[in-house]
Amino acid sequence: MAKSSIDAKSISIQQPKDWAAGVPAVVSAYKNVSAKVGPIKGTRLLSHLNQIEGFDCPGCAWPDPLGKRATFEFCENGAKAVADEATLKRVTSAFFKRHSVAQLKEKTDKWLNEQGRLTQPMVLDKEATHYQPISWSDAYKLIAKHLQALETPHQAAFYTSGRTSNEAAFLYQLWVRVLGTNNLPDCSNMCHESSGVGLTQTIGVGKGTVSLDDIEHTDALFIFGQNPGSNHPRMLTSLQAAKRQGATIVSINPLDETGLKRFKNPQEVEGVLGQGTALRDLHLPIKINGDMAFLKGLCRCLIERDSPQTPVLDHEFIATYCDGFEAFKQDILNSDWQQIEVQSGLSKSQIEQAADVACASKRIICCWAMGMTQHKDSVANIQLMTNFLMLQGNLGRQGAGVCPVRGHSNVQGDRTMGIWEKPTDALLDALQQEFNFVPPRDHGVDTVDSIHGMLKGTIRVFFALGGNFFRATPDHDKTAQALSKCELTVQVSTKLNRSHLLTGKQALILPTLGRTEIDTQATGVQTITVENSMGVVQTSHGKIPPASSSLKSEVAIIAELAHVVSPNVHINWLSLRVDYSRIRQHIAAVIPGFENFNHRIDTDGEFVLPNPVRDQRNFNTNTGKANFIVQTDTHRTLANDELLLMTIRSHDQFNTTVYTDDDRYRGVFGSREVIFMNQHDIRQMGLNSGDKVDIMSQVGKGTDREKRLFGFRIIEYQIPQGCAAAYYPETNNLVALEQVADKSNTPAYKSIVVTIEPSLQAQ
Ligand SMILES: Nc1nc2c(c(=O)[nH]1)N[C@H]1C(S)=C(S)[C@@H](COP(=O)(O)OP(=O)(O)OC[C@H]3O[C@@H](n4cnc5c(=O)[nH]c(N)nc54)[C@H](O)[C@@H]3O)O[C@H]1N2
Ligand SMILES: Nc1nc2c(c(=O)[nH]1)N[C@H]1C(S)=C(S)[C@@H](COP(=O)(O)OP(=O)(O)OC[C@H]3O[C@@H](n4cnc5c(=O)[nH]c(N)nc54)[C@H](O)[C@@H]3O)O[C@H]1N2
Ligand SMILES: [Mo]
Repeated sequence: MAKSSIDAKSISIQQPKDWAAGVPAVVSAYKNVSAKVGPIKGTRLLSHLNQIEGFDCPGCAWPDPLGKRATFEFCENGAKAVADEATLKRVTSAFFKRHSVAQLKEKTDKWLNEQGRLTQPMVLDKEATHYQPISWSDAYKLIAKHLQALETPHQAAFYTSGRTSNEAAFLYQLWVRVLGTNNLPDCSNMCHESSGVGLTQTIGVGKGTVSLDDIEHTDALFIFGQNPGSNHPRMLTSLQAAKRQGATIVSINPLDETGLKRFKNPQEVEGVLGQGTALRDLHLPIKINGDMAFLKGLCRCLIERDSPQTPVLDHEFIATYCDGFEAFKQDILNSDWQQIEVQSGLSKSQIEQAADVACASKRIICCWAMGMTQHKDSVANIQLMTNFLMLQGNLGRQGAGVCPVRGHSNVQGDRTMGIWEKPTDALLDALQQEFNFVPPRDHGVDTVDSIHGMLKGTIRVFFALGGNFFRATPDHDKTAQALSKCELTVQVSTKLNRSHLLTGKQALILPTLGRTEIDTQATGVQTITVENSMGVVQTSHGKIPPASSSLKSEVAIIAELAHVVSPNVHINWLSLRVDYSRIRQHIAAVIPGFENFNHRIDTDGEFVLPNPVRDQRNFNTNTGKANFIVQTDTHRTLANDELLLMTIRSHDQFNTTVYTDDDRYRGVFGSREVIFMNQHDIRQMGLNSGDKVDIMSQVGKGTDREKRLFGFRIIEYQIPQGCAAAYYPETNNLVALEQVADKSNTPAYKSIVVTIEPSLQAQ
């Protein structure tokens, strides 16, 4: 398929797979842990994964079954995340002596990650070429010096990635607010922020309303913009259970993702030897960003089919619990079918088929992930989807509801703990009362605005509790420039990544314990807690000795830093460090739903947080009801030579951590520098599958703002015309900082207008 060229030898393209998991997934899981951790230790480690007395998977936020756990309660990609953290390889100070920062910048993300676990604090001094060792206490003093030199605390920003425990997250936001700012950007700003904003306006809670049991006992699942086979593989087990109960699954996705086609459950004999379970009953190959149009069409079908003889809508629910229905109905009935078809890329009859499923189902759940949240219209997407459910009363009853499928294993918990640049007054009041200080009331910066702030010079110190800020954010050129203007950048990390190389004038790497490791403090071994995607709080206990004796836990780092930087408050930071149950006592006093926190986790190891929509159909919105919201159309028509590009994950990466260059289910092996395109678009542009092209994004076309990525190989793929896909994070530089979702400020990572042309690089 590919034209012959130098690196064409290393790339191999096969047909996308027809089923997910099965034996290959088990083999891949064990191969990964054996290679990185060793066969015996690796297998032992996996036996603790997601067990009540074990540790929570550091991968995605898909929940574990309440109470009962299988012997193997993990998936292939969870095993990869564990192996990657428990690797026996180490990055020592000798490593940093050998490699200058400039040399490290030349390496790939994969190579950087493969070097192993960070082992000791390192500093990059002004104008220095190499990182050098620094003691913990000198590192704290350096941070203190920089923070104290600021004119206001708002000149610092404190990022979090979603692997942080509840305890560390709570302590972190407390310290940042004691410092005097709400500048708490987090990965959620790039992820499910649109879900939070959209849901809060419509139903008054920014989280999902369903449990695992609901998923397994519903009549229909509408799965929007999600690739569970790679990103939430354990969800496939729940989808299988739902199918066995008779549920219908509709997948709304530009790609017919393998994981949604058929699942061979490796825990069942049938899954190993048999055909597996067919999952999606209907695949709707929607155009990228066509969901608003589709949802309007779907709602229109339901409204038009409703009559006193054959009721489709739940009028009682609408009358009792909802606001804004009449205006919504009028808007939907005014929609234009031709426009809906053009924008969604789906025919009216395809949309009617989805409506047939809805009409035949008493209980419906909508699941979604990044395909819905990373567009200009993302908040509208979420609200229309919720409104679609409201039409038939599918909120707050068994087997029905909204299910945003979260990314990082504790991204939801971090938010619950107060990691938010826009805190509620209720949270700040509770903090004030519990800790006797006056928290700042002004809202802080989110991820994108923190980059703008660095560029303007209003943010001068950047601190990251985990993650890979540089690589995960849009417009790498601008983000690099922004970070370089900071006086100090600090990364609390487990593994080496590109954010350690694109730094401020001075930089620190503070190595920390991962989820898999035993966390011992003065009072003994500590337990941490996390909250999964369905609002279940559960404990996690590390099982292996730390990667290095110099590592500190995230809690210890924050407590010790706070002790140095913010000693003059009524908080005994160091006493919180020695016993995390003391932090939980404060959480119990401050955060609703955490009453008797310690007692509840001591007895059951987990508990379910209250959810007013799920539990009581209580809608805490401006109207006190669930809101129907009219969405205005902002669709942009593409020019003939333009494509809409979505940046997606392969099967072998965890966000910016790239494990291999393969994407097994999509049949791509040996390269990530590829662009998936429709065959007609390839022909129309006079190109061939396998050609090397450059991808240009259209911000400031023909100006110095034009972005060009060199040498991506075309893969002909089943994707709607006018649409294309490429991998994140290699393509992030194409996304302008200004291209964000309305209201949520989430980068439009999945709506990038691009053109392509034969590569300027030698073929
Ligand atoms: N193994 C593994 N697990 C992970 C991660 C990982 O990188 N690796 N990342 C974690 C994180 S932080 C997150 S947020 C989640 C991400 O989980 P996903 O959201 O599943 O991840 P993406 O690869 O971004 O996939 C987006 C999906 O949306 C579809 N899509 C794109 N644009 C549109 C659109 O306009 N409309 C519709 N309907 N569909 C669209 C794409 O085809 C793709 O199937 O996974 C989490 N789990
Ligand atoms: N183009 C494009 N860009 C995207 C996306 C997209 O779909 N397309 N998705 C966005 C989304 S959904 C997200 S969530 C963000 C992800 O953005 P981030 O969360 O910032 O990125 P990660 O790649 O998950 O971070 C990986 C790093 O976290 C550190 N780490 C791992 N475990 C721990 C730990 O336990 N503690 C600490 N302190 N550090 C740890 C390691 O050093 C590792 O290198 O990216 C966003 N960017
Ligand atoms: Mo995410």
